[in-house]
Amino acid sequence: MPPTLSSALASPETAPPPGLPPLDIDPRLVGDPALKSVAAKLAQGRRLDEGDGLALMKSRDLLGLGALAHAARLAKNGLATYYVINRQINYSNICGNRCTFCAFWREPGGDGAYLLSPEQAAQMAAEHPQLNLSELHIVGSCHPDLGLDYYCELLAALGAARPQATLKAFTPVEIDHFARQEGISTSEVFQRLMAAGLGAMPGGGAEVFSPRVRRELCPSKTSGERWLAISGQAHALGLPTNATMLYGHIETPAERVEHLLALRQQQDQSGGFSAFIPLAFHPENTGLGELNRTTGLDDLRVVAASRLLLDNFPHIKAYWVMLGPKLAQVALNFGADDLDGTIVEERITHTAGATTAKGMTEDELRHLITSAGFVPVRRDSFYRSVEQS
Ligand code: V47
Repeated sequence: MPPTLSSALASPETAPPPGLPPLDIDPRLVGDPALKSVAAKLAQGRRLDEGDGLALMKSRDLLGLGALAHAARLAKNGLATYYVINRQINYSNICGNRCTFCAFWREPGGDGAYLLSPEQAAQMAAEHPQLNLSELHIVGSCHPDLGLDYYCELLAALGAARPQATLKAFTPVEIDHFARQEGISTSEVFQRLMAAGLGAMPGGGAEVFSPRVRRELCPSKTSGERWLAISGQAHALGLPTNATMLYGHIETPAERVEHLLALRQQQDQSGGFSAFIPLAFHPENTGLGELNRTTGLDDLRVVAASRLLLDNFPHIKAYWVMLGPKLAQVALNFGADDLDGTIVEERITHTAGATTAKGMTEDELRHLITSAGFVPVRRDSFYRSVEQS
């Protein structure tokens, strides 16, 4: 019998408990000796540490990784697989941070530089009126000249264009930048933006927290510590946020594990992260153009390690734009329980050579999920289930 929604949701009405329960793992599926001790810990319901994280992050035993991560996925989310009818809006690409890994940013007045007025952004949001958007995902840049009034007007205009959509906007890096531009505290920034309609925050700007990586790739960007602290502030104000890790460039396995454990610690303290999204680095048109793209093995390994280390994160997202829809579907068996959404128009990865479509239909998303034996759940920004359009 095909699974039903009620059998798929691990706990339909209440949030799942934060940690992982003792997992039911078939030891015959785990071949890598380093993974066997991780499997033993998971079977006892013990929390993984840095050494376990390194074993996961270095293992080539893909089926073993999948067996462990899928058991964790089933314990957290059953077979439920979430998607959202959303649209991305990138209000500007003019950025003073000049991160080496980013192909999207432009100098003010540079070739291809743009800034949308709030009215232009609202017009974009209103396109495709038949699409019943639950979420607008709004990300731009650290613009050197704009004041907080612009961002408040942007949110107000977008909210008026799509009153039923949650405004998921601005990363902790942008919040920090707005505060410095205005000479006010990040709490004041949050108050103003929430009054203008901010409802949730995406997880970008985290990159890799390691100071070494940040010095080399994004020295002007908000530090990892501050990124975490600002996320904690958002949580205290009741704003759910996401977290990401940009992997597949110069970071080491140890730096990946350190990043994930820092997120886990922050989540223990503030509890407001909804989803973790591993972001596969795309090198084209970036300052790291000589690097290879990430491999299928590494993509699935990062998804699996994330599910297992981030035992207090409710959701792991396989972002189809960066993984490609086919690998994102496979990732549902490696710990992921969310595919993101319709998106309509993605710019950041496509400027860096993404070959995926710019958006997907609801039917395509549901087909990816059901044909893999999972149960599709259309969600809003808060992972509440929404009826299918
Ligand atoms: O912060 C920049 C990354 C992020 C490249 O919260 C790159 O639901 C790959 O955060 N190759 C923005 N990645 C995207 C993001 C996101 C995406 C989907 C869902 C959510 C969510 C958040 O993209 C940036 C940066 O880490 N990025 N350049 C690149 N060349």
